[in-house]
Amino acid sequence: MELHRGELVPSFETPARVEHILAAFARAGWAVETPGEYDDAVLARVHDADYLAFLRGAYEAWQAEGRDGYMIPGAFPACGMRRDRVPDNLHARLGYYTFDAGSPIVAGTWRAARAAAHCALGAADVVAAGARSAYALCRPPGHHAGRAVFGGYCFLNNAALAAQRLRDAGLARVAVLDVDYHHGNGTQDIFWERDDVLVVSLHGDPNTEYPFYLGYADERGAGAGTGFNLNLPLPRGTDWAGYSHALEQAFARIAVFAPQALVVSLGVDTFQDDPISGFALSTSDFLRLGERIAAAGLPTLLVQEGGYAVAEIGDNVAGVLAAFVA
Ligand code: Q9C
Ligand code: ZN
Repeated sequence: MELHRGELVPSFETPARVEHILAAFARAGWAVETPGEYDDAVLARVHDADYLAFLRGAYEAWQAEGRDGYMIPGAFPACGMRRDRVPDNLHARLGYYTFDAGSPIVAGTWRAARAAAHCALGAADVVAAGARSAYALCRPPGHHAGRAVFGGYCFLNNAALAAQRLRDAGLARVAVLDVDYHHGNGTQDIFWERDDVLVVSLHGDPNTEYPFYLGYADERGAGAGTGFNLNLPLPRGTDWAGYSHALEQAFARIAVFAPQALVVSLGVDTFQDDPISGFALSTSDFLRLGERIAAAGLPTLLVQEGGYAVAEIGDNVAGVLAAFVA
């Protein structure tokens, strides 16, 4: 369940999403591998240690207080309040480490988030070893998770972990292209001051779309990272004509950066029938999207993010990947 516009409703980010993606891969005859396990130390390459410790122990602490069900925050350190100390109170800690009330922590959250991160890391290792491309079927998604904050169904930033993994494997420059409907605020946060990872995001204009408080065109990075963050916000109703125009701007910037690899935060919630989003891409547009990404000619790691039109998610994801399977 999630708190959505003031009501507790079934979560849009459901296990069935994975089943539909796997079914589409089976229809296409594509093999799927299970990733290996990684030490938690690798998670600290992009996340703060205190944040990881909180996530790891949050639900046990909740149960130790005699509670069960969903951990949903009710208080946040907003404008004018203290962020320089983390309170002892568990509810306060919960609010400290998140930015919305729509991403409950449940008994399996840490295990699932960790497994999703392992999927992305495993796929990064495949690309680092020389593969043309790999796809990580991550659930829960990751791009809203910042260095020390969760939200938007995201707890560990799978794409950021993968990009960092490629850097740690010796690739000098890695580009992240985020095509999820929502701005990848977590990925932007993590690489904000860095010039070795370019972050480019196409998304619904945050003036009207979640996550609202980040993702505007004037956010360009800071310090050494100035100019290495590019936001391309687009209005509700954007179709392939408008989308593909912005995509060309994205690839023009990526070409100047000349990365050794590309990480794609692949949300398919840009689909016309997505229940929580406002773009108008069709299933055949996802074929075009995949072709354009593949045409960049870069070693490419695609990481699953959002996409909530469950019946169509398999065909939409497989459509993007088709260009890489030829
Ligand atoms: N229930 C991704 O696509 N919904 N996340 C906000 C609160 C959050 C989407 C309303 C949508 C997050 C990865
Ligand atoms: Zn999304």
